[in-house]
Amino acid sequence: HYTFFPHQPTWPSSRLDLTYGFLPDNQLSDTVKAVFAKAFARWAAVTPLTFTMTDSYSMADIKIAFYTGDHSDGEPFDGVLGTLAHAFSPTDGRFHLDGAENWVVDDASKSSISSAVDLESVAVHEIGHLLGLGHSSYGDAIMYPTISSGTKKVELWSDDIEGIQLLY
Ligand code: TQI
Ligand code: ZN
Ligand code: ZN
Repeated sequence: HYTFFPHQPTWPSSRLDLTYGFLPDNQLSDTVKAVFAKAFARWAAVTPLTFTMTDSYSMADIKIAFYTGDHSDGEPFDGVLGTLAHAFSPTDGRFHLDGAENWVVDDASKSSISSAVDLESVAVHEIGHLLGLGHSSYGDAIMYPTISSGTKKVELWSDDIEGIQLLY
């Protein structure tokens, strides 16, 4: 079953059209940016929320950045595997990914690297947190707290949809 953060924070109804931006220093390719766009679209499809990319990182509601190790928010990344990414509850908007991971942008099952992590799967999960979902006890749910390495899991499950539709 889905959960929320304590006190059930959400983006307010006056702010359903959200923008997202990428840390310019990361210089992400269009292919990588497209993976995030797909992940946002999955949540937009089941809520009144919209997500639009902006070139103004400082103005973006959701700020996406790859960092390695300590990046000054009290939650340092830990190298390959372990913590993959973290996102803060509404309306913080920070979405950080561990730059040390072997991120896969197409088919993680085809990767020969045993530590391959599917970027879209992690993005869909973290966006759930950014919107106010905690973890689910249903193994099929996107918000379930573990994923097998080399797996792609990007489809929202009925439990994810019920949870997010209670919030929005
Ligand atoms: N990062 C944890 C996560 O996103 C960070 C975390 C732990 C967290 N407890 C939280 C974030 C409570 C918000 C609220 O769950 S992680 C997975 C999964 C991680 C794990 O790097 O361990 C995914 C990130 F589910 F696959 F294990 C993304 Cl998809
Ligand atoms: Zn961080
Ligand atoms: Zn999580």
